[in-house]
Amino acid sequence: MAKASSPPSFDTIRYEVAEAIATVTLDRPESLNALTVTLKQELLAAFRAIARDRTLRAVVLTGAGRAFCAGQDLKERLQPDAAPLAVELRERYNPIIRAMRALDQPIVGAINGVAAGAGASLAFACDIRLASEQASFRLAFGRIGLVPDSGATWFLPRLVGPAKAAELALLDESLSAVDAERFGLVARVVPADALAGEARAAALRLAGLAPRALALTKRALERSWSVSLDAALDDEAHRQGIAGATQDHQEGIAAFLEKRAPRFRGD
Ligand code: T3D
Repeated sequence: MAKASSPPSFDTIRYEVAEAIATVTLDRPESLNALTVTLKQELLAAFRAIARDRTLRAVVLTGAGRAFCAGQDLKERLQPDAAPLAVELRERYNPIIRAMRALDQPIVGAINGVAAGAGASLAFACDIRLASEQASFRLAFGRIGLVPDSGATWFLPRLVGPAKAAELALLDESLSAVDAERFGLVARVVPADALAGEARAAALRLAGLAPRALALTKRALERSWSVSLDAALDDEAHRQGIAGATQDHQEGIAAFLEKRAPRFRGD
């Protein structure tokens, strides 16, 4: 059985572990959880810690206070020692998005309020998005003369289709939670006071499933976006070969035949 490592401690995010679920809360509510260098470093460290900890089976990403995340901290951006934009993206933003997408554990985004700029990109990089009725999405880049980044131009057309993606990216329209559900950007909208519980329930459900199969499914879904059906069929066969060789597959069949809940161990 894998051993849990002690949770890291941070200043600008909260990192909590319970029942095999890591909950990461962006925690600068006075600035709508805008992304400072420290927050970005801590967020990357948190995802790297989760990747190393095989006792963790699912992740919840959310924001403290009334926002999910307002993107880059624009006050910090004006500081004379701020890194050039391209450097900031290559060295701080892109590694976070890559770490999220490379994570074996699924990430449930609990989008509690506005997700703007790179904050929207963080939401897009989650595997499952649940939104509070008070959530909204806004790219916000165009308004300050920037290009959508941190994966926004890649995720958005895939999630909502090219027409809506162009409208959101070029006109910088704000999308309400209800419209986000309508366009397939979020799986479900729930009352604000139910969001944390619903996200936890989804994460608990994921934590009870076979971790290797979940990780392989994440990769297959992502790869499907860029390959032909023919290649996807081959890819599924390859991944099924791996999943089928796990103890968890045997356990799943045994549990079904014995009419009991499976106990997946990640082997
Ligand atoms: O390194 C790089 O620069 C490259 C990477 C870029 C990635 C990006 O994310 S670029 C996009 C940056 N984000 C934005 O442009 C969004 C800016 N914020 C807003 O447009 C609005 O705040 C919201 C639409 C998100 C919410 O509006 P509202 O009316 O609900 O709240 P508010 O009153 O505007 O904000 C409340 C407080 O949060 C306020 O503080 P104050 O004045 O009361 O002390 C506001 O300044 C602060 N705040 C909100 N967003 C940011 C922020 N502070 C710093 N940076 C922010 N992004």
